[in-house]
Amino acid sequence: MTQATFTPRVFSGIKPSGGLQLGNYLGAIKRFVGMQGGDFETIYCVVDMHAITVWQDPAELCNATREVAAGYLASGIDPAQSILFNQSQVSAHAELGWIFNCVARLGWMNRMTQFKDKAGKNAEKASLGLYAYPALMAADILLYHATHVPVGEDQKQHVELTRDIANKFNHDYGTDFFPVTEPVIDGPATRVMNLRDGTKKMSKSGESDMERINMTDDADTIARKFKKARTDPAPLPDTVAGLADRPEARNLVDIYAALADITPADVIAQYSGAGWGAFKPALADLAVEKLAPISTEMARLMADPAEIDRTLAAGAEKARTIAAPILAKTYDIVGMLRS
Ligand code: AQP
Repeated sequence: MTQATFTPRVFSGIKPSGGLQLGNYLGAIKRFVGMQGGDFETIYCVVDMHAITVWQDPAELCNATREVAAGYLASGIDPAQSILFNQSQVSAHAELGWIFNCVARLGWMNRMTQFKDKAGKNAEKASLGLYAYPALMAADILLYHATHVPVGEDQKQHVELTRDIANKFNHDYGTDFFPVTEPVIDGPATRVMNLRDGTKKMSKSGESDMERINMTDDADTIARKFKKARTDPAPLPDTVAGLADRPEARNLVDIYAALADITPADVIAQYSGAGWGAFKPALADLAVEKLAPISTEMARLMADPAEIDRTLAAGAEKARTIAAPILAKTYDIVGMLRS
């Protein structure tokens, strides 16, 4: 069967499971902004239904949903150019998610490393939602026939599962209805690491606040966190290859490169031989220069929550117009009787 042609369309999302951290910005939002207004239609989502796969205080969830929306807007997502909304306002996500729960195989879900990492030794106590969430993520993407999904490295396996679900659905029902979506994982900061342990990813929900840079941190906090960031005693090497086996050093160089829109090789060319006493303050200054305007704008937007709510409602309306016919056609393909 020849593959149908699909409108070039980007979908991606961020969970409001806490405040945004630098990895969300460099690995996701900054790249989302870069794809806006180009060759793709762009749809960006605050995936609140994913957030509740682990316990969220209801009032904090509302606030975090608005804060992630404010983070998108303050970073340059323009609701006139992109569709911006929160997932739970478009019920078709949950409906297609159920269909995909019936397409995905247990064996596939058992291989998801993020579930193993998040559930840890206490998997018996984890929610069924945490286990099933990659099938809902496939629904988020395929509900819009998205052809491309920009994500950080940690989400690669889930986008591969989305491809498996699309292929199995198409095969089982003898159709080419769903696209086989491409992950877009590029740039120097696809995996920003924890500042206290360069082998772990930076996360919103990491144990200590000192492990991460929050988008709302002030200049002094950013400087203190980089100053205390774990490093080895050696100075910066002469080549990027010299960063191999130095995960903390590699991480700080990658963060600098991503913030400055240059390559890690450019950073090394500039700072080769420098000690941490020189590099860390330069990195902190750069981070403050780039993040302060965003956090100031986020604070301004958060002062008017009703306006954020209106923006998300308008985005949800637009999202529903794309999602509804795709869900209806899926129901027809599956054989769901509708009168
Ligand atoms: N450290 C990171 N480096 C690069 N990209 C990252 N992303 C997250 N952390 C990093 C990317 O941000 C997007 C949104 O992720 P998410 O919030 O939906 O889920 P997550 O990956 O589980 O993020 P967190 O911060 O680690 O949340 P918690 O702690 O609540 O689980 C994705 O594109 C992701 O790749």
